[in-house]
Amino acid sequence: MCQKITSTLIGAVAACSILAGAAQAEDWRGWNIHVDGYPNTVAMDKFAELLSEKTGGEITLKMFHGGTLGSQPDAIEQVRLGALEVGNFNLGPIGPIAPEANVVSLPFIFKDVPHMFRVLEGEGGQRIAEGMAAKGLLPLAWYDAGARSFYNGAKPVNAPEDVEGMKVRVMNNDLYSGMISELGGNPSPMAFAEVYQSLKTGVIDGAENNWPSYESTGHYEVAPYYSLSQHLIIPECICINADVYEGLSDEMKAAVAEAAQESAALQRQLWAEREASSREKVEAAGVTTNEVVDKAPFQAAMAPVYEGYLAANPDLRPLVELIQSTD
Ligand code: GTR
Repeated sequence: MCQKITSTLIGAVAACSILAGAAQAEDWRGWNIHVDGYPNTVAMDKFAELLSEKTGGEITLKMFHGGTLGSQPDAIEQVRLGALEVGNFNLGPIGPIAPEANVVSLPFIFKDVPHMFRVLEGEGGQRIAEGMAAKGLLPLAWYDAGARSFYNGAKPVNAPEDVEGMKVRVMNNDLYSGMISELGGNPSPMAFAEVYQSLKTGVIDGAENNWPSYESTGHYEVAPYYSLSQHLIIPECICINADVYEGLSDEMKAAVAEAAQESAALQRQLWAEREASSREKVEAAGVTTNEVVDKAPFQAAMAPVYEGYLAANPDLRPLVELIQSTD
């Protein structure tokens, strides 16, 4: 009932929340882009299960996997507006909406995944979460999405020169377009669902993603050179419409937060396993992988991307410095 109200009228979210405070049952809908068996899919289903359990059935969540409810940028808008309550989002496409969250999309800002989690667990994570919540999107927990690397159908990438002239798909975010341009390539922002066909037909030459997505999408079949540039380490969230969450009783808020934390613990464990099994699978299928031994030229080429971000968001310089100085 509550969900019908929210899906038709943004202004009715508050009314919905008041009802929730009065312990009315809530039926939520959730978005996820990934296929069955993917760590995030399993962990979001677990989140739904834990939500019912921990709220004594007062909150139920129906998950829609495989991006069936739309592209990621659209789904982000739907959760912000309250047409959907929950989503598993990558912070990449959230960046254009919340500049604080965009800090994670500065190439090479994190040293590795543990560094990213240390930042997220501290003051930096707090600042990012507040910036997102101010835009209507509250992160309940952080998921692991590993590191993203380049892949294409022609050759290994070892140096920025190898990207020159290449048409590379990126997620919708100007920082990524800037990143490819600075390497001499041609950025092509595109929805995730279109990448396989575009690689196959030569509309694009390459793309970039982590091991599990490279494998689960079948991109490795049409772009069999995977080069470990690890240029982006982007966290993902279980995000909820901020008004929906704020309208819950304290008891329900705690139950929702706990369910999200437990889901994230499961996701991170499944993620580690899937990174290894995805790599094994694509290598067995004949993919050529290469370490990028010298990342320094890639990092140096990113200076204008950082400058552009800081020029547009001078107040976020301390956040960038905080991340860079976190051990
Ligand atoms: C995946 C991520 C998705 C989506 C996708 C993409 O790694 O989990 O949310 O952002 O990449 O490249 O669009």
